[in-house]
Amino acid sequence: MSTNNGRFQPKPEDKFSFGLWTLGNRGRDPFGDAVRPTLPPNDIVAILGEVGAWGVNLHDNDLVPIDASSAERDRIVREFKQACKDHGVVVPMATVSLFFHPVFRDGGFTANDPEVRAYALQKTMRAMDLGAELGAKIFVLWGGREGVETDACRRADEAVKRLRDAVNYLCEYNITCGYGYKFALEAKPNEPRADIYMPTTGHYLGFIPTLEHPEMVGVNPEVAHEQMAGLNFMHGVAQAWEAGKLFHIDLNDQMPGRYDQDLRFGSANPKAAFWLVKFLEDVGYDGPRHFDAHAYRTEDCCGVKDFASGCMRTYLILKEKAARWNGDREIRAILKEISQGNGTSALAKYSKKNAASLSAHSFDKEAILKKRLPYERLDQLTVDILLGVR
Ligand code: GLT
Ligand code: MN
Ligand code: MN
Repeated sequence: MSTNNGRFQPKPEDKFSFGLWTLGNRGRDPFGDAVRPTLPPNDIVAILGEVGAWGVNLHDNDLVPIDASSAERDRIVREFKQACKDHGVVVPMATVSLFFHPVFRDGGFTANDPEVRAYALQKTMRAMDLGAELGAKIFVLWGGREGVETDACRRADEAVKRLRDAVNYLCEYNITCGYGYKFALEAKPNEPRADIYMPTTGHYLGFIPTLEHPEMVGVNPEVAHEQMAGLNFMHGVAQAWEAGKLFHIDLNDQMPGRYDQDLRFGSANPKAAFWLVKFLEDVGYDGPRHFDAHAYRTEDCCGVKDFASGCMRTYLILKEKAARWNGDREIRAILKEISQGNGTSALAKYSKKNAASLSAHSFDKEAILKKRLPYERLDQLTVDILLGVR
């Protein structure tokens, strides 16, 4: 299977996107070298067009080498824009690599050396210029190196302050340049650092209100990263959504208790992926559905297409399953049953009067306990739908 077909054919309105680094992943790992040849960015764009993706995202250095001259940079950008146009692919999101170059060995925005912190800001501003030129409106910040192996190196609250200063600075730059970016902060508990500051989406949700322009900043939760921390990914996404902060999302998959696997979306925990897709579709999330994953190391270039097609196909299958779940008569009846009370008005909004009446209310706990909560049946109906027998 190298292309999707029929009812699971991706469409631009699905807003499926991939990072240049995802299809471009060459299968290198800490123990072994690349197994696939380097795919030039413009070829990746062509593949994305072929498999029916809508968007391509990039780090500055996925496209422009870190020490490129400005003439070289301009030529690369011109040709990349043309490739995007030729293949009908847009650039919804841009980001910056503050993790690859050895200069960031102690972090970027949180490094102890002020010169490194300044370089990290300069590099990010240039990455913002690049993204804006390509039409991106979302700017992701993933602080992979913002962490420690030993807490002897700095106080952790100092790191938080440095991170805040950096994001505040970049928000001002965004305003001055009129770029109209929304920043999406991406958490991860560890890897490549032993511990990364801002380990979960929840930590970022606590950090954002302390910024000077909180309205400009949201989160980019990634399935694998929250699962590495043992969390229910959909719950974090729901909290971000409810706070108006779900600016972007990184879809992939992950087995428990492992390094960051970045597996094809839905390939390890299809049930968790189902609840996630159902949530995104139910609430009407209309941002990009970005797959931050890569093909197995065993694959060649054809396999990379299978991988990309598979991510989108699984999303669309789960979307169809979610619609089936929502329309299922028995499920609807159970949902109605489990949300019914006995008509008590005890839960009225707070007022002195309502609180007085709640204080005086007497609850019939035996009667409440008689009410059935048929979650076993509800879950089995879900499993039946997922396994294709309902
Ligand atoms: C890197 C990381 C991802 C981030 C990317 C954005 S780069 O591949 O593993 O989770 O989203 O910087
Ligand atoms: Mn990611
Ligand atoms: Mn990851």
